[in-house]
Formats: sequence, structure tokens, C-alpha cells
Amino acid sequence: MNTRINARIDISKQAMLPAIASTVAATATLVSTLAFAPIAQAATLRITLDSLSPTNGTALTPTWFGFHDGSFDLYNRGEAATLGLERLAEDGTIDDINAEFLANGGGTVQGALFGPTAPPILPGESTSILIDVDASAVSSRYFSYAAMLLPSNDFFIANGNPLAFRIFDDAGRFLGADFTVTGQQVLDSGTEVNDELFETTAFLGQSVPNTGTTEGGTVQLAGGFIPGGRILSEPRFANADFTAPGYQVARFRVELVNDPAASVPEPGVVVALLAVGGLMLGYRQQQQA
Ligand SMILES: [Ca+2]
Ligand SMILES: [Ca+2]
Repeated sequence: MNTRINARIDISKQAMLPAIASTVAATATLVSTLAFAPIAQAATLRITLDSLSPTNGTALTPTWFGFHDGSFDLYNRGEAATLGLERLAEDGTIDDINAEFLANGGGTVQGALFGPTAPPILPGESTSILIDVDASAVSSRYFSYAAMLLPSNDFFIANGNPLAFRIFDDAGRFLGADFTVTGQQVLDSGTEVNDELFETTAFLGQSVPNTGTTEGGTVQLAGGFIPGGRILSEPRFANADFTAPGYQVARFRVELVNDPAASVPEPGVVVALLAVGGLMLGYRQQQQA
């Protein structure tokens, strides 16, 4: 599924407005403006998530992602989860993560990847989204992600190192990302006891958010589901033991769809194009006269 978030485009467009305004004004003004003002370089990225879980394996909730300057830290192992991470890990809701991301101030572009047919991303499904960022902005340099593992009380996948996935270098050149999350990397948010009860376990039987016994712990690697417990005993989750050797949860890719260096002309080129346009306009007027 390809979904474009139009609201995100405005961020880079607003940054380009001064350049557009100067184009309307005069060529002389344009040259000086472009020479001294930072130029936004709109880059369209495709984020793709492939579920690598086996049939009757684990699923993922709509997956939060954000681009930032390296300062947005989702969690640290051994420390308590934030409210945003708790909500994401227990219920798959991202409103609080969204708020924490904006409050952090290190990034402005965030969103979510949904399953191709329904919100959860089921075993074997792929989903992608097109999103525009400013390649030249410090706030576009790093990529982070987080999703709840289904079914579970409070298991999730996410990068705890905010510097793990660098997307643009200092000069705005695209670096991208392509990585796999294994079952060994699944985490427990430490916020809800892993009782695997039907009424407390999302995707198993829980129908009301924030339902479960508070754990009061810290973020840790998940130890796996209860052997012979309710989850692994369900035929539809017969292959959900993510601690099994070789178990893979998901592959993430961040790819460049357009090249900002090619789509945003250099100042000299802009001047040349304006000059040609002006000459053509004059030529047509002469023909008409
Ligand atoms: Ca961290
Ligand atoms: Ca737990």
C-alpha cells in the first residue's frame, strides 16, 4: 500500500517559499536570495516494512516512524518506558508517541505504516508509504521506528539507539536504511505483566485499551511467550514463538524515490532557465506583433 501524507509536504514547501517569491520578483533579487538563504531540498522517500513472520506467527500494530536530528530516544533498556512507549507497547496506539516526538523538538516528520488490508501488519504482508522530507534539514538525518508485537501484553520492536539509522549525511546526501529485526530483538516494555489472559492481551481477546496488570518494571529484552500458554496454544499463533532459532520479525527499508540534487536546480541553472524563458517570451511577442 502506498500512501502519501500530504500534510508532511508542507514542511518542505514552506521552507522553499522565499526562493519562489524571489523568482517572481526579479532575477537580480533571485541570485542574491539563493546565494545566502538555505535551500530546502525536498526528497521523497519510500519507507517499506515487510513482515518476515511465518504463517501463524506474530503480527505488528501500525508502525510508528519519525525522522529527527538524532536526539529522539525511544527507550533505554533498564529504564522505565515513557507513557508514549507504554501505550504503543500495550495497545499499539501512537498518539502519545506522536506528542513526545513533537515535544522533543528534534524532528517534524512522523507517521505510521498500516497493513495493506487492515491496520495490523499480518505475517508475510508488506506495506509502504511515500513521505517528503527536507534532505538538507538536520531534522531529517535519522530514522526511528516502533511497533507493538501482536499478540502480547506489552512486547514491541523499536530502535533504542536514536543514531542507529542515518538517512542523510551532513551535506544532505542520501544514505538510506535497510535492516532486519529478528525475534532476538523483541522487547518487553516492562509496563504490563505478561499474563497472556484473553482479556488483557491485545490481538488475543483484549477489547479495551490499557487493560492489564501493571508491571512497574523497565524495558528489557522479551523472554518469549509462556511455553504451552494461551498464545502459543492458539492454532492461529502456533508459529509465534519469536525466540525460535532464525525467527525474523520484519525488514525495514528507507529508499530515495526522487533525487533532490537533480530536482532542485543549482542557482546558476535557475538563472539560465529564467533567461531562456525570458528570451522565448520576447520571441513570441515579436511573432505576434
Ligand atoms: Ca535509547
Ligand atoms: Ca511485560
